[in-house]
Amino acid sequence: MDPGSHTPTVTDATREVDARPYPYRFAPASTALVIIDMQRDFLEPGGFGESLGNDVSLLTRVVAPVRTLLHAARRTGMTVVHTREGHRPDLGDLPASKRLRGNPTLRIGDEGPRGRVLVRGEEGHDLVDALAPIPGEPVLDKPGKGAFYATDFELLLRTAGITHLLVCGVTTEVCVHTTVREANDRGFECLVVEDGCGSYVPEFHETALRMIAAQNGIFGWTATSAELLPAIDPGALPQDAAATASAPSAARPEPVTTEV
Ligand code: TIU
Repeated sequence: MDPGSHTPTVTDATREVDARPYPYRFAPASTALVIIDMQRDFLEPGGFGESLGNDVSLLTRVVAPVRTLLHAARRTGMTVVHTREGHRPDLGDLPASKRLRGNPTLRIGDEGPRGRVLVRGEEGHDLVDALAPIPGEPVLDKPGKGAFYATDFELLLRTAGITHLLVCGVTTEVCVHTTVREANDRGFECLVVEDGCGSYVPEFHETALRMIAAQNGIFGWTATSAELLPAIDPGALPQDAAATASAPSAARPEPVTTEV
């Protein structure tokens, strides 16, 4: 469906998602869809992710569910924020610890097949075409793993009256987790989209999701994109959700309940 074909319908009515560990409620007007680092450098061959020794094809399955939610958010006028991890061309915001750690084939700032790795303005640093932002959607450039560190993310959210975050992106246990932990400590209510996130290490993905919902929602909630879609857009077509639910990464993590 053309994402621009509907008149925005954001209201304050509370929506409910059958989430883990228990139902998640949000009002669309005070909720943002946050899409973390869906950049070529992480998702496509020749970039930073591959230089770290990772199989980037493990992340491409995330694009379709995120695209479904992004279009639903656009149809209904929900706030959308995209983030990108990267650095200034002079690398003045790149700590030596981040540049030098490990033994990658390409380091941040080096010239690679998609331009200079994780450097702002380079081809590899930008978002994948399928999730390209449209005018009015902020793109937040961040030098760290978390979206709050050394950025104006919190100011943007507070100014817009946002209290709830629907979080997608890559990778689940690195930038998604760091951002959700930062958001949780700042009082934001976060729901992480299970098949809307991905990791180069599938077991880390599953465990990271379980960690969010463990201990009665220690960092927030998780739900599949199919569970979330009708809460964002009650008019969404059933086949949109069905297509998403059948994606291979839509497996639900087992809820973990612990006595604390
Ligand atoms: N390496 C890895 O798993 N992730 C990152 O370096 N950045 C993000 O997660 N965006």
